[in-house]
Amino acid sequence: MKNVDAAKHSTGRANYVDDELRPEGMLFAAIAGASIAHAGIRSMDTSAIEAHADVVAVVTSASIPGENQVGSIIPDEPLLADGTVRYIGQPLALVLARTATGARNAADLLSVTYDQLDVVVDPREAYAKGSIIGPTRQFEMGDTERSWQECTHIVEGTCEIGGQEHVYLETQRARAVPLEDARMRVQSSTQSPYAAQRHVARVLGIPDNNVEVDVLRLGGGFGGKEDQATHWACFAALGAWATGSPVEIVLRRDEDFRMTGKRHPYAADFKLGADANGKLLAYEATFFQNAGAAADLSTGVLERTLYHATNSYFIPNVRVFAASCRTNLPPNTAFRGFGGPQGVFVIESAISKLAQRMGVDSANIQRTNLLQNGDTLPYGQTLSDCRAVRTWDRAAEEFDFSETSRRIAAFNRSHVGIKKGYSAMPICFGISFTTTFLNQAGALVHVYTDGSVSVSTGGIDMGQGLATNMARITSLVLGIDASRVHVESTNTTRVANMSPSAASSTTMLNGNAVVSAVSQIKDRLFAFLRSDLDLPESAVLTIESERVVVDGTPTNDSWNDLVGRAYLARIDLSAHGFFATPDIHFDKTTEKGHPFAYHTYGTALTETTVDVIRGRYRIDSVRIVHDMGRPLNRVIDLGQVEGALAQGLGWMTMEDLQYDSSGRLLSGNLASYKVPDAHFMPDDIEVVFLEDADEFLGPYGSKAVGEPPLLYGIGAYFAIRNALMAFGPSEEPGFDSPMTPERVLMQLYPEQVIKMGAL
Ligand code: MTE
Ligand code: LUZ
Ligand code: MOS
Repeated sequence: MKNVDAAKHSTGRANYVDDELRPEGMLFAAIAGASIAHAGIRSMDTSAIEAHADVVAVVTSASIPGENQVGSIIPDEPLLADGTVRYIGQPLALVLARTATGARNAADLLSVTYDQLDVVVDPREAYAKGSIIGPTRQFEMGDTERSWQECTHIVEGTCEIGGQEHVYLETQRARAVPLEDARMRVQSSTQSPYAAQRHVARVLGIPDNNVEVDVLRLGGGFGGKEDQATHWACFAALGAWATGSPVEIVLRRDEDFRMTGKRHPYAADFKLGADANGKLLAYEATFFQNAGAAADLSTGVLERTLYHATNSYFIPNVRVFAASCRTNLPPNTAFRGFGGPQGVFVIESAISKLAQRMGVDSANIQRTNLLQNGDTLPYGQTLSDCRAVRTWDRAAEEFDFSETSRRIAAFNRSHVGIKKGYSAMPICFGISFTTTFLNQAGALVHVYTDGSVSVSTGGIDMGQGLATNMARITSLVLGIDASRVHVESTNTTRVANMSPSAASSTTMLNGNAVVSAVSQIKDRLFAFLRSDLDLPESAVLTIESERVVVDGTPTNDSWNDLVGRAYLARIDLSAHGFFATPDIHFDKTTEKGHPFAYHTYGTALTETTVDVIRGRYRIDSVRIVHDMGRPLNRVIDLGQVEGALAQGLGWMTMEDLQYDSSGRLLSGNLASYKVPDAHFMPDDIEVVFLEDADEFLGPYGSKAVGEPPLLYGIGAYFAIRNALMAFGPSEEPGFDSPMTPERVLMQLYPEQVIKMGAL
């Protein structure tokens, strides 16, 4: 089945927030943001803004009618700065004007007197100063202290891991329309309509049921709109409240870069020990997460770093510790993988170092220590359907790991100025929100008398194909053509209290809710049919290709006939469905439990060619065996694997987010911040789905696919590093990311690069 939006997307006819017809008298909002990263606000003067000809109103923290608070897990984030600024770009005032340009020009006229405070941008420094968010966390299994003596090899090291900008095509935006009785309707580009609804209500001081949030689709979210779309929804609503007019806010790319949070950079220390055969015995790691200036989702992200700290390996003795460190950067947030990738990068670094020390191929250590059924992870979950070895062995066979290694060694013997490298990258990703209560979803389904079907869920289509998946599931349950099904916008008045569309769980949660709703209607139709046709209880009823089938024999009744007659018999043709993932739990006091419904697995083989004179490289190929359950839609699932891979490759190689020591973003636009494009992506990408087992919690046996394949991108880092090692640098390269061409040169020629810097 084609993506239901494919034609609209490719012809530009798909609507986004600001494509809807403009309501009469709509105003435009812009933000006046902080120009320094940490300071007390001594005074603020908005008179020059107010004097601007286009300006209708200015809102500051003092004039917020409800609560000036948008922190979701921890209430530590004012919507508009109040007394202190904590990062460059932090909103100070909301400007409402008749034109978007007028609003921006006027916003530049804000005059602020600051009392400067110390700026911290490094998480280790923040930690040393005690500037942390929430409790520190530690997962522990076995006894690392005692195990070090049994190790024949022990390595230690550090990592500095870069952040990542989401670069969704559609920047943050929202539109708000004031309704009668002080109610508010908000269109938002959010992954979390309920978060937007709740926070708009809180900021305006009105009940949740006075706010309706509607989301048609997103031009990409990638986690950047899981929490942080809320702010712009609140600004639009606040502007509409202040002026009584509809208000739209649309961030320009550079504003979005500067004002919104990103993937968290991390600093980490690791220590890994193994016996003489490469069997891993003990692992310790300390993670310093760069949270930025407010909590946002950082505590959740931190927790997922610990869950994925041992990737797809069994290590009997583990102690991993993590702290979320408050710095003067924009609050960092969810980004595909949600802290998992950073955890995985550190264990892969440790294994790479250990392999070097032992003089073996990393792949030997990786394969030796893969998770197996019955293994228990450091957080207490025991694996029952582990497919780590299966995906590895299938990849090793399909892509011939040993031939690859021989071929590359031969190439490197005969080449001086270019070297090839490769890596194997096994992945393991836990599926569920780690915040257990979020694992719930609702759906509302109507069947109309002409047999057409309307499906609403709490899930968001952000480009990942949710609408297509929901239509397909509905058509499979009812036995009707998917073209009869329309998946509606996501609206808080049709489905309430929805969780964000995130954690790769949207199809599982909302899909199961749709199955529940649609099945109720089908059951009612069949009960009606039984009595109408006087069928015995034992008769088996199905609908196949829109025809009612009794005991395997097609009847004269079509789907339309059935629906039409049921309506006349006053059968309810609407239903609400609900799903909550069973049997998941976690106890934060013991740090043990069963947080995930299941895990997904896979293995990638990456090859690269590095120009060791100039530092340039290309990724030659990425070949993947991915554990998919029964795919709901192979084309969409393949798109998810390839898209996630692109983002993972970008994060590890070219996407270089740089802040200076004053907290200023140096790579604040798409000229200085490079993302992968068609030319960068390897010509040779091969994805093999393992689709031989049903995931019993997934609709129709499917497994989640949104985030996990991002982890394959980590393989590219180690493939490039493998090529650098083949060159034989004077110093062993470190484990800092991203591996930009500049960094390649710095690793290969540290002394020369320092000299050039001095020049
Ligand atoms: N794919 C597209 N095209 N656009 C997106 O914004 N977000 C990713 C992933 N794939 C994203 C995407 C992220 S971060 C998540 S969590 C999942 O999609 C969310 O959708 P799912 O739960 O349906 O997998
Ligand atoms: N969001 C969240 C997530 O709140 N909890 C999670 O576990 C999660 N995982 C991945 C992405 N977003
Ligand atoms: Mo995805 S980071 O769970 O939005």
